[in-house]
Amino acid sequence: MSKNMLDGGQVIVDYLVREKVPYVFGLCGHGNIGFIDALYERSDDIKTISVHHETVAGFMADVYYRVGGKPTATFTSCGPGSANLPIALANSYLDSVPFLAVTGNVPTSQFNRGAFQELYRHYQADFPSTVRACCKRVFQPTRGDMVPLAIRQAWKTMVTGRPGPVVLDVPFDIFKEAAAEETPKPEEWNANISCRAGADPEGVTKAVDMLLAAERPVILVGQGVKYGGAAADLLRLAERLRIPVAWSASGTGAIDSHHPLALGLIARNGPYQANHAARTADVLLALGVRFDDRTSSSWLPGYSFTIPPTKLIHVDIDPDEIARNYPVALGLMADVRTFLRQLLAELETRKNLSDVAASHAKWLATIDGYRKEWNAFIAPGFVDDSTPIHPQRAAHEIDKALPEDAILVSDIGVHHNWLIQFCNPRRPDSLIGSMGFGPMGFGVAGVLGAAFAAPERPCVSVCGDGAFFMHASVLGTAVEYNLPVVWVVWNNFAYASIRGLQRGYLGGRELATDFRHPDTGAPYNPDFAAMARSAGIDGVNVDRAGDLGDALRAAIKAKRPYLINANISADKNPGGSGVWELPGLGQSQPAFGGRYQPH
Ligand SMILES: Cc1ncc(C[n+]2csc(CCOP(=O)(O)OP(=O)(O)O)c2C)c(N)n1
Ligand SMILES: [Mg+2]
Repeated sequence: MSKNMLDGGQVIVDYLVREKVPYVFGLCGHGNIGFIDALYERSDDIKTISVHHETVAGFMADVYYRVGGKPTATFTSCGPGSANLPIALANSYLDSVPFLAVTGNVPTSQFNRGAFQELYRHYQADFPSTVRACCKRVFQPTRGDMVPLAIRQAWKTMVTGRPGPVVLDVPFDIFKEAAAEETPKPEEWNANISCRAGADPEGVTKAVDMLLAAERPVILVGQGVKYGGAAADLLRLAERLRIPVAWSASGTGAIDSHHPLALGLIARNGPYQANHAARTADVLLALGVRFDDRTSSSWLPGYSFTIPPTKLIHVDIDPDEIARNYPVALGLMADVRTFLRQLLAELETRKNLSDVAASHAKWLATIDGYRKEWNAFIAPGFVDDSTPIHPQRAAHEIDKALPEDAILVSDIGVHHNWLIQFCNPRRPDSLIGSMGFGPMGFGVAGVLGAAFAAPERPCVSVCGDGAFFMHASVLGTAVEYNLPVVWVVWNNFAYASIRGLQRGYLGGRELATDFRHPDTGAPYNPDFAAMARSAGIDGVNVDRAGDLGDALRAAIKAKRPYLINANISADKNPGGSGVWELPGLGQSQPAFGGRYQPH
């Protein structure tokens, strides 16, 4: 190799440095030591974070982006090392979060020989088939000189259009093979591309006409508003016309939940005022949001939505999401922020906007009535003092104890349902959760990524006992990198969300959903607080609702890794005003209100 040539690994690392990627998260193996060697050379420019499970690396990269707004990269070895990654890839893919996964593979000279850790029975070096359904695109350069093209295209694919994770699968020898004298420059290939496409101008006019004519308008926002940086423009529109704003679970925090126009969560377990306003709305403006089953009460009309007769305006960067589940009165492919600015500009050309805004007073007052009814219904849960702790009380105590700039990363399970219902986030990244793929461990591990992205902010994970045990290796990573994260283990001695389904839909035929000691039959779990202490982390147990808030405040104040093992009741499910159907097993009943049937 000539003196001026960079090898494949060096080109990738240099490109990451040029893209100002501060961290890579990953785990070694024989398949990626060539890449780690390239990282070694550039240790001053990019920090390598070594974890104890590849999925953890993926979740960290995911949450790093959700907090910091910048994609990072992961590195994993060939075979099993990278086969631990698809869960994290799929999670990011379905939630439209970009990260670059650099996966090792067997040497090109050994393709199809069945070398150690090669997936070869259907096709040589076939890791790309393993991840095809889980990421936006896979690149597999098989010569050194293919690497520059692959890395710049991989990065561009990842960040443009609807973002998502991309895999760069690199055979062993290519990391060390001569690739190029120079690395592609982001300022030539990526930095000058804008995907902030506006909507068809006629569509904007029509959207304004529809909104101005509406008597009972509702805006529904998803994460497109958050990640698209459209929260300020959303607020401007809502306040200009006085339209209430509801959110999907992924859109939580797009508007400050304390704002008078903040309506709440639309979901199977969403509050009455949100579901009832949305299902009785005459015009629904949906921005950067997916109509999945949990947002839409399994698409059963009259619970979350009644479309039609509600006229749906659906705006999304990805036209595949428009009219996937509901017919649209108006579907517009656009970047949400650009669309909102178009809409606001068009509004300013119209007359009597103040009259339109004032005319919504009656609608807002009606919604306030719904809110009061709902608040009376949920009031007892906030003061319940029982042990194990009532989950609603737990969510409430956690919410109250979090400073305004805290980042709460939820895991997957019944605790997530309680949190999205009873936390009141103020900022777009106050409450982070996985809504598409929903893998256990997302919050347990993701909180480490949050701590790297926002070292000055309190980073807290609320996670199930099942998920924490699944990914307890994070304790070591927090110690090794001195990350002051707090885990609140929502310990209900069960895979409680699933046991709840057995109780709700299968007549209580419970199997394989709780943890018991074989001798006594009593609820069993390891002592998580002691486990944390064995790792060198503060660990405490909390049994009483009244102690939970103080424990969390103390943990945040400690500015060290911390674990709170909270004993929380599994016998309650968060009731809402929507429903969820498991086809063949029936549908749940709303805990409050009924089905709306338009006349
Ligand atoms: C990796 C993975 N395995 C299985 C599931 C299915 N699942 C969803 S929630 C859940 C129970 C989680 O238990 P726990 O972490 O204790 O949370 P809880 O529901 O009790 O709050 C399971 C098994 C999943 N989402 N992800
Ligand atoms: Mg549990």
